[in-house]
Amino acid sequence: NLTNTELELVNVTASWDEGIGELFEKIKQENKADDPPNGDTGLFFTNLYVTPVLKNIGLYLEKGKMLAVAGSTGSGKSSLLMMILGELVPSEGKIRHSGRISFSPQTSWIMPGTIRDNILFGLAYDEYRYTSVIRACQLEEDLALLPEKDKAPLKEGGVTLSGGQRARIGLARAVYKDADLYLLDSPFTHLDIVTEKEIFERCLCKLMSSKTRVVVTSKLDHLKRADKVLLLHNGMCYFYGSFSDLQAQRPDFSSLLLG
Ligand code: DGT
Repeated sequence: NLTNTELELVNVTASWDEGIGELFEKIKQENKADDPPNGDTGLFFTNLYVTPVLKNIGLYLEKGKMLAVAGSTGSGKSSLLMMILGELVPSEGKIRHSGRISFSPQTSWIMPGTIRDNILFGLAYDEYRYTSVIRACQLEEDLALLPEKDKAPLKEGGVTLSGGQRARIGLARAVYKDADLYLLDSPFTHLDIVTEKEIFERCLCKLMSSKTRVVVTSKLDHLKRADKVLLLHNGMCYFYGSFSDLQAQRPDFSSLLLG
């Protein structure tokens, strides 16, 4: 029953090269032999194994709650989001969610068009919703400085965005879209500490307060405010639970976030 559970992962394991592993399993089956017919291929078959990028991950996120996914670089945070999105198929375990996902990738991309086009992204313009999102993502001041405001074209010969503006437009696009589950991959890259803090408060905590959110972030302040924390280490769950339990059960946890 998913009425109160927006996201559930049960003992999920996944590998990026799983497709290759499956292909060779199939070839092996088709050859109808445990041992491949000749020595060379045998070596190739028997030495073939895949290293999971995520190992035995379990989590349970209720509707309207925020999960912070933390961990050092390469620990599997982005891969976890790709798996929830369906881009990375688990080899073991189960994933359940209610369907409509809005995803903002770690590096946001811009299409030719105006700033407004890049936020609406094909959806209808709703002034109240749009203004709320622009304000929460701290884009109001940036737009005010442009002669054409949000009608400024973003393409060759148009406005060149800073990394931080690009990141905030990407976040605004994801938030403007109506969804059951929001997956935000490191939404604060290229932002200064003050802007990051403001956007975390105004957008992720206030504007999105009733939304189910999975946010990749390793900032201590964010982990404290999240309803649940998943701390990954080498693709494994180092901790999953509330921030107070994290402090109690894994007092050394911050050493994992430095790398
Ligand atoms: P970050 O972004 O540096 O903080 O690192 P994480 O924690 O987001 O790690 P992640 O999931 O990007 O990388 C874990 C491993 O998965 C790493 O060995 C690279 C690999 N990987 C990530 N994305 C892809 C992908 O789209 N395709 C393939 N084949 N491998 C990927």
